[in-house]
Amino acid sequence: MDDDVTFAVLGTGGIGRRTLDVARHKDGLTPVAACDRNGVAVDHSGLDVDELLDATEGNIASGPEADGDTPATPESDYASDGGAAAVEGGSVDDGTATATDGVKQAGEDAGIVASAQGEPTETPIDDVIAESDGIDAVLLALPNLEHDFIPRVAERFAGAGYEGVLVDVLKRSRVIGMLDDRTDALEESGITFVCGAGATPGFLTGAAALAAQSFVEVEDVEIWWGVGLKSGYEDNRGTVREDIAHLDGYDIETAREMSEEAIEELIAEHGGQLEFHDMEHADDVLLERAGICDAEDVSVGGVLDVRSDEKPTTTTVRVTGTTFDGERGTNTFELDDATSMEANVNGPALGYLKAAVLRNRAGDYGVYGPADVMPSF
Ligand code: CWL
Repeated sequence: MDDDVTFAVLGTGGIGRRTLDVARHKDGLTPVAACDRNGVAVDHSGLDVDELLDATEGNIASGPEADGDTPATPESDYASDGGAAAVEGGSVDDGTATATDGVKQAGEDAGIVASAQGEPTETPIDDVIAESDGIDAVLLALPNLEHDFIPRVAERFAGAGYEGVLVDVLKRSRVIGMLDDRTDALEESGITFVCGAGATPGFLTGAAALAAQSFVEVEDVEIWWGVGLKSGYEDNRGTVREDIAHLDGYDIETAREMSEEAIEELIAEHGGQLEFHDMEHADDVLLERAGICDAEDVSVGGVLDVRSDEKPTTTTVRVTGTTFDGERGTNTFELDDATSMEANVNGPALGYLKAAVLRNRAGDYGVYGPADVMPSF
């Protein structure tokens, strides 16, 4: 079997750009298309990623305006089917409309059109769909500005009869059901969709599924992450805003409305470290869907330090359960403190993407989670 995989990236915010970057270090992955809200770059023989990243790098805005104190007006089909205040960006959460993840918003010359390979377009997603015949897989690195934005983008691929893989790194539990609702359309089209394919949900969910194998009954799953984001802070403003939506007293709407100053203030009040408990992360429904435990027995939390690149706490997955012979135990999976969030989100995204292509070629269509599929390497 031809094991080379061609792929496209929708969105060139943090996640989209880093995926292109990481793919350079992996075998058998050829990026052939990328888009942002203003432009599209397509080359079926392979994009020049060095040029694309260099050309778009200058567009990573460093000022607070980059993250949009006021949500950008939809200007393209990033928002055409629902009026979400879509802005270009790689941060794929759900509902935090200003999540640009550090990429300049409007501006005619922003993003991909600054690359020699880029063409301006009003309809970036449709343009990629139009080229999708030769594309094995598409990573949806779009801000999920409304909870159903990613599901609706998937629907557009299905509507166009796309036969291939879609992968996203969305986070919120409630989105999974919206994807499940679209299973028939995805299957009919011949799409294999792997949702929540980053870190959490993502390979940490997958690790929990492995750790559970010792047990006949799983009591609980605790996912606890640590992220040090000093030098990566500008690039990840979107993610920080999304995380704030999980703090007590905040929700998606309040986090979306916060000014940059208010965010800085909140972070300062916490001494640069934000601690999260009981986050709405889809690890819970994904583990329940995989038959491992009840969603309510899964908890996700962590610590984000924006003033240090060191992880403030070790990222750990703990699965507690009972064995067939009556022992109670906890299996633990740990990430090294030296591995970055970027490595731990984008590595798995590509691993799941590759695995999904094998499934797709074997005729397995529908919606899969990171606990259903073993990522390739
Ligand atoms: O879910 C995400 O977007 C990332 C998440 C949080 C900072 N927003 C945590 C990612 C876990 C990475 C764990 C690690 O690198 O050890």
